Amino acid sequence: MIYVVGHKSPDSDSVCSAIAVAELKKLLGFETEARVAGELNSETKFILEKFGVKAPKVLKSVGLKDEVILVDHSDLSQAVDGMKDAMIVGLVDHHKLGDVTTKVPIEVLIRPLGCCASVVKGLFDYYGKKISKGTAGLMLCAILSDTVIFRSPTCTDEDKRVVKELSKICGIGEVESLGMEMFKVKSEVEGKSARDLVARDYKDFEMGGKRIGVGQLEVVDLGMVEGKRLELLKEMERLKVEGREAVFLMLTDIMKEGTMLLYVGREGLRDKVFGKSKDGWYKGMMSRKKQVIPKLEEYFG
Ligand SMILES: [Mn+2]
Repeated sequence: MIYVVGHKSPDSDSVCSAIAVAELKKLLGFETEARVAGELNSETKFILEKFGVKAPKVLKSVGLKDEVILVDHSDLSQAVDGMKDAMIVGLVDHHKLGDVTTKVPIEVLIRPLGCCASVVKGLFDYYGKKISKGTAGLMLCAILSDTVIFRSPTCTDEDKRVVKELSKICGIGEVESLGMEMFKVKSEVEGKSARDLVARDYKDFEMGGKRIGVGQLEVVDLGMVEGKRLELLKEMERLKVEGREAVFLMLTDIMKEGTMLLYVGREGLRDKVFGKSKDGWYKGMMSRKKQVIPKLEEYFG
């Protein structure tokens, strides 16, 4: 049995791409199942429900004998526990290559697209296999999510083209309104604890021997989280004390297309890395991968 799994604090792309790759591998004659590296967020639950797809089981850890295909990440710090020792046999991703190594020859496809699901679509085409209606819907939603409905600077023409093709397969015409519906579910903050909110889309990164945490909350209106600022900072402080050099939280307003960047760490760090800003607001900052991580790596690496 080969497990297909995305990163911890799974986002919709991580879950949907795992399901899609598992489907492709099955069509190619492999015994494969999708797994998730943690609890699903509300957006992902919404997507799975919408297309009537069952949530994959949680994969808590892997061992020496487990065969795994990674999707949407290649950093051990974001992977299921024990991945260092597991038998990684495949990797499909759209991030920079991380620190995983393999013991056996591996099938890899990493492309700089806005979403891992777009890369997976290319694999289906490469093998000449048809995507099921439900899986096409999941992949379409993953792309809308990762590209912030085509607004993120990571979004490419290919992502848009793939969405068009997927929308024909799954029969969804109104992708923009589906995207907005998803983001309303995603940005629900009412009744959520600061711990839940910071963990919603959180990733750890190793840079120059230091661990840096960067979370992102996408909201349709920053006012929704304004009142929770202190609680969020307290939770970030808790994460920092656990052994991180700094912890950032991007509060991204998808309508105003910018980010309020909260952080705990050395004083003045944010301005040094990202430039001076009024109250931490950075106009045009939408993407952790393209606009935040490279600057942090330049500074700490
Ligand atoms: Mn992704």
